[in-house]
Amino acid sequence: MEQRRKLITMDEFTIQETRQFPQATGELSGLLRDIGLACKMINKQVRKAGLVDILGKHGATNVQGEEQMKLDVYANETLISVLKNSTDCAGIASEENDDHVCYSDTYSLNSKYVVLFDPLDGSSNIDVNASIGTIFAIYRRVSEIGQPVTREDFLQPGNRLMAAGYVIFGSSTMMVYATRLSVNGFTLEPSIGEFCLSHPNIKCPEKGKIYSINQGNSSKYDDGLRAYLNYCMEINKEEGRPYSHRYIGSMVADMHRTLIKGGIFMYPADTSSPNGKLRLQYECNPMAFLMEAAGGKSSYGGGNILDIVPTELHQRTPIFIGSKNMVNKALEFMNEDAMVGK
Ligand code: P6P
Repeated sequence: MEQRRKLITMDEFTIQETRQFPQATGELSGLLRDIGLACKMINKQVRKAGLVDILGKHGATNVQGEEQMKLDVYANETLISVLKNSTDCAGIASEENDDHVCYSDTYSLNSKYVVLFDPLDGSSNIDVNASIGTIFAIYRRVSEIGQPVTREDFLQPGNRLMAAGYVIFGSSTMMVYATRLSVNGFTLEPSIGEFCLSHPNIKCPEKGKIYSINQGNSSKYDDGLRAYLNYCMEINKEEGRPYSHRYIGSMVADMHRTLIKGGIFMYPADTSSPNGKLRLQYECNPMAFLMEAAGGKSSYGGGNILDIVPTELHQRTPIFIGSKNMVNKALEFMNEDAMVGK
């Protein structure tokens, strides 16, 4: 009797998931496969960034005399090109592009999905070798199939997402994505060039011991948030010790730790950034969709991030996200302050 091998590739996994829905066409699986392909190509460049003169020198030429691209430009161009050749993507929007991009070939025009992405989030950390990542969000288009995509396809609220996730280029390269069914993590096995299932059915712990925020901005935070940060730094009654503070300054890295270990990640509004810093459509919404699918919670301070109706492609939002109990405690402090302020 042949022993069933333990290794399940992402393609095999997505096909197995699709088989649970007889009416499914496999297009979403195909799209996830294409995003995975693009990220494997990005990974190849990220892994040699320190060796090849590709750090921040757009326009330089390397030893092969090739036109050098900054890594984030390379990542953006790779995702646009791979998704253009996909048979499952009608168009994209990117942190690096002012407007969305329509694909005009027949396959693309007749595709039912659009993808938004931050091609290389945290790229300022590349030259210090900290983890960085690609963040993506997949919507079913609202415009007519067969026609070019429209602005409205990319301004849908996060509660309309079909799938979302990230690839983290860390000590290993992992693709983590959520569908409406579950959250699963796949680690790149370089020897076969495949993402293989390594973290099935990820759940974010309901409580954690880590809070993550750029505390250097705290003089600009509201009193309620400052009160919450003081609570985090006090001896925590349940834990008998203060929480730990961890902040990498790369959203994908801070979010991945929060998802796996539990905790809370915050990028709030402050007096100089009234809407915070992080972008709604290709940073906060995909992370909120994934975190909620994993049993965590996300908020902009006044409600669920996924319920925000976008008006601009690159709009920003405050974000409080992670273990349900910790996000609720933070909101308690901030809402109490708001109540007192009323
Ligand atoms: P700050 C990276 O530049 C980024 O967009 C996110 O990845 C990260 O969470 C945030 O900005 C860090 O911002 O202001 O703390 O340096």
